[in-house]
Amino acid sequence: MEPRMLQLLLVLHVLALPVQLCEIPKGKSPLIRCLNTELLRQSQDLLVEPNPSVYAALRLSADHSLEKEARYLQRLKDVFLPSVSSSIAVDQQKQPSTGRLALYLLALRAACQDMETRQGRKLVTQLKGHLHKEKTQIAFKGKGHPITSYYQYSLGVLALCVHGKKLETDVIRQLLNAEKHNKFTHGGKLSVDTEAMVGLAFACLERANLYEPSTVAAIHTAGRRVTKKILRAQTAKGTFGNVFSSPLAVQLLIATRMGTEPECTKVMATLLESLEAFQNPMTMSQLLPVLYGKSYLDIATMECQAENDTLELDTTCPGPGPLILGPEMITVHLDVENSLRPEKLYNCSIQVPSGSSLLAVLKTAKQGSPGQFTFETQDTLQGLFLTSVMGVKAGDGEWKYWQLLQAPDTSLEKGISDYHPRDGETILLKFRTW
Ligand code: B12
Repeated sequence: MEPRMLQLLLVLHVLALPVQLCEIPKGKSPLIRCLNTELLRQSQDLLVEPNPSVYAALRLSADHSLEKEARYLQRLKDVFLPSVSSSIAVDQQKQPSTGRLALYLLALRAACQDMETRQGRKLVTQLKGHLHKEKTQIAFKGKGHPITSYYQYSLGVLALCVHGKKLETDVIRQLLNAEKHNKFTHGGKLSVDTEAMVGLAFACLERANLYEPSTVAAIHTAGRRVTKKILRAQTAKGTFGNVFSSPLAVQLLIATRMGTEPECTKVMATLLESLEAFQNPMTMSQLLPVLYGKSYLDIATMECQAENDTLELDTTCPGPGPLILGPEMITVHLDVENSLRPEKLYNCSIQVPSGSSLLAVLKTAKQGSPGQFTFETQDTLQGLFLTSVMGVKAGDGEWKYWQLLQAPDTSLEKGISDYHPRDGETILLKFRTW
């Protein structure tokens, strides 16, 4: 063979090799194994409701504890199957939301469960039904808002797609339309998390081989636009959006192989430096796949064979350790306002032991002024969500919420249980639309 021909073949061969974007620098595997172990440890706590996102993350890892994973899967089934199998009329209230059901379906695929059973088909039909209702809500009076959120909507699309199911064209069309009109926001800013989830859904749909060429072309164009929006959202520190939206953004880059090596190197370095910020199981579960070079799209091809059953809970890991409350007291100022009226609802200064969470501050305020300061929370997969303050809460379909800020205008990146205010800090609770 001619040398030039040989050279050409070599170049073509290199181009055809699967290039892994956003690879982890060598020598970091002990740290990654620690995060993996920590997530496994948290999954074993029987007092915490099982989370399908945690299960999917454990399955996407390269190291497993197969017996513990199997027990966790059983706990998930115990939670999800009764609500899925009961009659809709009786159990309308307890039906899992679009996003939870979608995560459960992703978890089942990550366990290589047979879906061609009565139960499996029912789950798929139920998720399709949720998406149909979400789509109808978006079109309702031109409000352009799904029942839950575009994040959950795209998670639903992704889960069905990962199972190889065909979606209603109108469901896809509404997502394309929302992307075109930049509908994905969080606290008034671009929601990189939502963009990334939508991008993953588009990437899956594009590969599915189930849709008309014109639909596939529209998905392709929208998918590229989504990735470009995310790349443009890279900060000087390297994160896409904030540190907690970066894992999903990187999942998208891994799945689509878009983005450049420097963009990836920067974000991975920052994520590895910020591992301590990932203590919440939901945020950990979005990061772990990335540390193993995986995205939710990889769930579609999982075979659950010859897996490495070597993950042990007794691995010793460096870490921040349990947060110890200090003997000294700190003062945190609390301002409560309804930006929709606008009115100031409450303000006071609270003394708490140093190291206390914002939740502890709110509890102390409630105890210190019985009847005056009130708040309510709701447990979610992400943790405790602040639903109501001073009796003000969002009604169904109102898309309002209590935003947590460090006064005057820095939106907190953690929830009430995970955020620990410093001495002298002013926390602003602001009721607003989202
Ligand atoms: C949609 C969304 C919202 C919506 C939720 C309303 C709705 N009906 O969907 C709104 C805009 C209200 C919202 C608010 C907040 N959010 Co938000 N949100 C999301 C998003 C994009 C998707 C959540 C979701 O649907 N998950 C899937 C479903 C199946 O799980 P789920 O548990 O059932 O979902 C519920 C909870 O996630 C809850 N929720 C939403 N955000 C938050 C944040 C916290 C801390 C908690 C405990 C619960 C919670 O609302 C969901 C619907 O009921 C995630 C992105 C992500 N990567 O996960 C960010 C995300 C979870 N939010 C985040 C934050 C920081 C907040 C706020 C604290 C911001 C602020 N400074 O006020 C507030 C919560 C304040 C409060 N009152 O407690 C962070 C959490 C990071 C962390 N370390 O935990 C994320 C990861 C975004 C980010 N990259 O920063 N959020």
